[in-house]
Amino acid sequence: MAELDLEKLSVDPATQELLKKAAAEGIETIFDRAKTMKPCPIGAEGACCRICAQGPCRVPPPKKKEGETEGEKKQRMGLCGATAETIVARNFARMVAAGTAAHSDHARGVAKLFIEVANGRTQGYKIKDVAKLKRVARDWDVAITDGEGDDAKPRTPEAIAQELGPKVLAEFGQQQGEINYVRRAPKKRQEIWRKLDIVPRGVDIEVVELMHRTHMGVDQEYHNLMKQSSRCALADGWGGSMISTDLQDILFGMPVPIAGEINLGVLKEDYVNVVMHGHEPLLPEMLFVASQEPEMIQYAQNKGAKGIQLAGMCCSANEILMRHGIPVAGNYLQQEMAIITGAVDAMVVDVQCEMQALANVAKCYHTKLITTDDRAKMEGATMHIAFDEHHALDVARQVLREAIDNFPNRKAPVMIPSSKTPTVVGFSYETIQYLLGGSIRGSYYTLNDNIINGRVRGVAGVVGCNNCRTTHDSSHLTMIKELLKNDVIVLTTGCSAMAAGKYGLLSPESAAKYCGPGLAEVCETVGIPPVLHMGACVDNSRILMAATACVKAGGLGSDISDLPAAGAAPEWMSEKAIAIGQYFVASGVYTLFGVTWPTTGSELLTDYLFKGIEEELGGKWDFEPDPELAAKKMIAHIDAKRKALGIDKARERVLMDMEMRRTMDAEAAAHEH
Ligand code: MSK
Repeated sequence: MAELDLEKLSVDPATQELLKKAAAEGIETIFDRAKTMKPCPIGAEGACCRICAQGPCRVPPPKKKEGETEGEKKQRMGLCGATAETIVARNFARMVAAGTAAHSDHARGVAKLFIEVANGRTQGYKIKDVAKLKRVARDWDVAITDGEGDDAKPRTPEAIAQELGPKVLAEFGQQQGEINYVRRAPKKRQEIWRKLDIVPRGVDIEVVELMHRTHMGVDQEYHNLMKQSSRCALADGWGGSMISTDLQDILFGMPVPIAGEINLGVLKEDYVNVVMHGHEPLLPEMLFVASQEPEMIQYAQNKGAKGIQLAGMCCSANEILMRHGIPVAGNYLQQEMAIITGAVDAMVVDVQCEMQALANVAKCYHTKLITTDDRAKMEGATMHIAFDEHHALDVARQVLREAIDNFPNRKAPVMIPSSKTPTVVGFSYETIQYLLGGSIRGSYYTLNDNIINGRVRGVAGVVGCNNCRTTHDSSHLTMIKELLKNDVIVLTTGCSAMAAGKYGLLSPESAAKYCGPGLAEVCETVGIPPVLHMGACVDNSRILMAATACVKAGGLGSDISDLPAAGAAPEWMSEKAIAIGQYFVASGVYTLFGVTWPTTGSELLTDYLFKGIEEELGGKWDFEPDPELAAKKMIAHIDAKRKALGIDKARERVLMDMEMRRTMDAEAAAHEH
């Protein structure tokens, strides 16, 4: 095993401690493999074509000089003549398709569960949030009363859901027309999409068409490929992901601010520890219910444990943290670390972001690795217990019993790091609205007002993964702190949210410590943290809704692209991140990624994504691996938007006011002495 420089690998003390333990015990992790295996340079640029059996064809990077001879151009072609532009665009488009498929297949599963719950065919689930059910029903033109006027009688939640569920599910297979939630976007945004003919017709059709168009010998024009990439990505953001968020809120409860803890220190040595890892909250919801049953707790105590400690990993963690306050063990790069503690009796996985290496690591400890989704089995897993919504509680009980039975099998030494941090999470877009103005007057106008008067300079979404090619969590933290210092409020989801939580940025107290004076004042007045945890990866749809609510509240232009706002994924790694980025760009947002950029194999395509696309969509991509510089670019973009809105002067006044106030405070203090 290669020697590791812990400080360079992670800024998280818990991860560092466990990497030391892994090294001492001869356990190989992703951090070791990253040292010995470097990325393929041509693949990293997106310039390797392997979509037919005549290749793979690799197109070398363009020469760094003016002009290119015909001979040189030919060298930069696949056997079929595919140019670097086509090859790189196809690879990028396929990332969008895969990411959209992942979020949307998640959503389809939730929609199917929703229908079964509505018809009383499940075990353990019920409709929890009737108010949200009614709001969503209205958006789908589903009546919430029988009859009209004085004769109207309220429909039961089940009756509403029975009509709503099939309508939502039909969205996946819809072949023509427009997906429903496009209507939620600002009017101007809808017009832009319609003019460009990129309104998604259905969810599945956009993924299938993109896969077809990237097949050998089909779409060979990079603009056209990017156009369908936008339509496909919009089917994710305003389709699959938004459906997941809405139906999960109805079934499991809309998040409201709740306290929680984060990092591996949440595991308990004398408890049965069960880590729920993946993305879909369906089984975790039932694990939560089963873990509270007195018989189950007794069963754990009979095996010598004090009780059952559930903890989350990756986006499953976000889902159950924000609805139940179940603590988070860690983000993406901590999944192996959890097992290396020696204290995890079962790791229960569903879909997405689970490293195959978990099976090898689990074998070195006593941990049972339990797969639960028929779409995601793992070679070397201890067992597969298939999730079935019709018997979900029984499945959850079976999983917990497996974990409890394993408690006496722990092998020494157990080492649970002490690191864990209190957090406040659960800021759905509706909750933010309520906090800003109460349930009657609730409106984003209060936020807009503070943006207009300059106390809040702008809004940034900082989201996305960890990536072992850069120091774990470091870019998230550097970027977020730089934004806060400059009065930019941060909305966060996914593994970025967990990074922020570990370092105390999800607590209201952090406002005074990290924010510029304007943002600190606003956060202290409203009583919110300066970094708002909005959920899991699918919940980036909440950020779209928050941006739309800002536009609709007035005073900041007529489209999302007018807002002083920017988005970033400074440590991205998954295809889902590219799909998310593309739907933010297509929704009018300046979106910046760190670590690496997958289209550098084509200067023309990269130029288009970083510049040209803005003329059409109002949003654009950017790449900057240095998180501080990246934050500065985001702030520059926010300032440019402020200027375009004519509110740049207000901020100067506010800053002058603060300066004057400091001077006055100093003078007053001097006077007192
Ligand atoms: S879990 S997609 S590593 S954010 Fe959603 Fe984290 Fe990225 Fe997976």
